[in-house]
Amino acid sequence: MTMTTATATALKRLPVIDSHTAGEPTRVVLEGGPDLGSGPLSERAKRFRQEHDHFRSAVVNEPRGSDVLVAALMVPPHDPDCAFGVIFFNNVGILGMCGHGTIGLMATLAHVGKIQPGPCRIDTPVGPVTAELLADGRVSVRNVPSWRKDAGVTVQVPGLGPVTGDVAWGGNWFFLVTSPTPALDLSHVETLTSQAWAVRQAVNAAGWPEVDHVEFFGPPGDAGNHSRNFVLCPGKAYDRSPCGNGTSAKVACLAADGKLAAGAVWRQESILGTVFEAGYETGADGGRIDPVITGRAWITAESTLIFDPTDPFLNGIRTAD
Ligand code: PYC
Repeated sequence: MTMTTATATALKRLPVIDSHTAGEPTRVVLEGGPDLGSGPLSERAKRFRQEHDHFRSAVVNEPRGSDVLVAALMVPPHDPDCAFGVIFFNNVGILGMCGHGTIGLMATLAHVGKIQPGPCRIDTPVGPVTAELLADGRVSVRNVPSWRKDAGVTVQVPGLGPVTGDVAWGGNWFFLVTSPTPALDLSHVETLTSQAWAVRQAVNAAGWPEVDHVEFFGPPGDAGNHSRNFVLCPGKAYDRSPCGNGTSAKVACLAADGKLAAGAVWRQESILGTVFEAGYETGADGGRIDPVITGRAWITAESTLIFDPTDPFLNGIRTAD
């Protein structure tokens, strides 16, 4: 770790800023992270995972974090058009991109006076995105190009039987299922989590090992929205927000089905009832679309993590994937 060392005690200190986006937390490490060298962020993310996984776990896992937390490590961008670079990570590894996290990052950058309302380009391990801080405090993220890879895939899920969904990319890989039962509400989180986990394992075993997020869709709680979702992330935590990348994948599927026109608005509700507005611009590349996700984040803490070398959980309590 290259964080600050306090002289007498040998404690290491790392300032972080926490926020939540539509209920889903993000912890931003603006400085003090490991030196990952130069080059494309995809290579630096690999180096982060291979050589500095203790830093990832120390920052995001218990006892300083929790399974729900996503963290954002600020790094110098590689793409010369980008003002910032970021590598997102969670309780079990690195995320290529993170929509709610990008909204949280923009709120954090505004909070510390590093950005003003307007657009800026941010480099990520899966390509640059454009995020815009709006005058009312919301943030719009034009995500990486997204697309549906396979439609109407049926897998046999132990305990559930056949489950049909789409495989789509929205910055991470998703399996999207329109699920009639159980209802997508907080009283069913345990059942939804075990079902989504079983679906993920079946999808991985059936030939889509890349899928690490499972998304269930049902009717919205508020008639002003189009749909409600439940998203299970790698590491088994469910997304409290409507999931920026999951909503990007959803919009790609809607576009592929001819159910959402370019420029139209899709209001995606989370299991908490919070909402992302989504739409898309037609991508330059064939069937790919450029999703735009809009939501809001709130700062919840400015704090300093402390790492005591005598702490048995100096590097966090690692969560099994
Ligand atoms: O908002 O894209 C997202 C996301 C991915 C994992 C958790 N949130």
